[in-house]
Amino acid sequence: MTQDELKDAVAAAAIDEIRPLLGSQIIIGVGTGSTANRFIDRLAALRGDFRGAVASSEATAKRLKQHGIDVFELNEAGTLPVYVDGADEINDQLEMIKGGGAALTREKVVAAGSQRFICIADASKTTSILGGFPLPVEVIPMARSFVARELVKLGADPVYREGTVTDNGNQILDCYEFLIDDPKVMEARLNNIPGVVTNGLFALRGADLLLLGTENGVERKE
Ligand code: ABF
Repeated sequence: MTQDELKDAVAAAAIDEIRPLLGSQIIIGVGTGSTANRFIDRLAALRGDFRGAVASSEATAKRLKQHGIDVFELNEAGTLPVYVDGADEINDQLEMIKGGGAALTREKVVAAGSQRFICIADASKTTSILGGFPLPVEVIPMARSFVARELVKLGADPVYREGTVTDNGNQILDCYEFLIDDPKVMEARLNNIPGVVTNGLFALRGADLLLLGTENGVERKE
């Protein structure tokens, strides 16, 4: 199977997973990226079965609206029953690196505001140690150089993602050469650097369920 077919398979599996949760008052959280986009496209067929969605990015909000799905602000939606999103890397503990698409801050907020986080990913995203994928860190623009120096002290090789402005008006530093032994500890440590808005480690609140696309079908891990 191609990577696109694996992404399709996990998107379909996520639809099966959330279908029993839907109802006229239900608002779900929807993530960002090419795997999440396949989920959104399949969600369109169910749009009469739930109230709407909270989007983790402007791009996702636009795609949802194009399908006729109502988009709500998290502020008006309350706690969401479920959030479905992809990942850049995921380990056996269902801790992730996210943010390759620069949507990490809203993704982390919507994930935190949801009772259940379903990660959809193809098998290329699994790893035993997070950090092979460069860890994104969103920073307010005036703090970028300071934060970069702090990241070097922690052992990372941060690179400014030129030309990228997040949905929140901020900038991204991608941390290369940064294998992460203890994701929860590192997530908290990075959060403590002044000027950091969010880091792309999703360990303190990891996924509750991984739907993993493999050659042998979709595997469930929780
Ligand atoms: C979002 O989309 C991000 O957190 C992650 O960076 C990316 C994964 O994209 P794709 O599904 O296109 O690989 O989930």
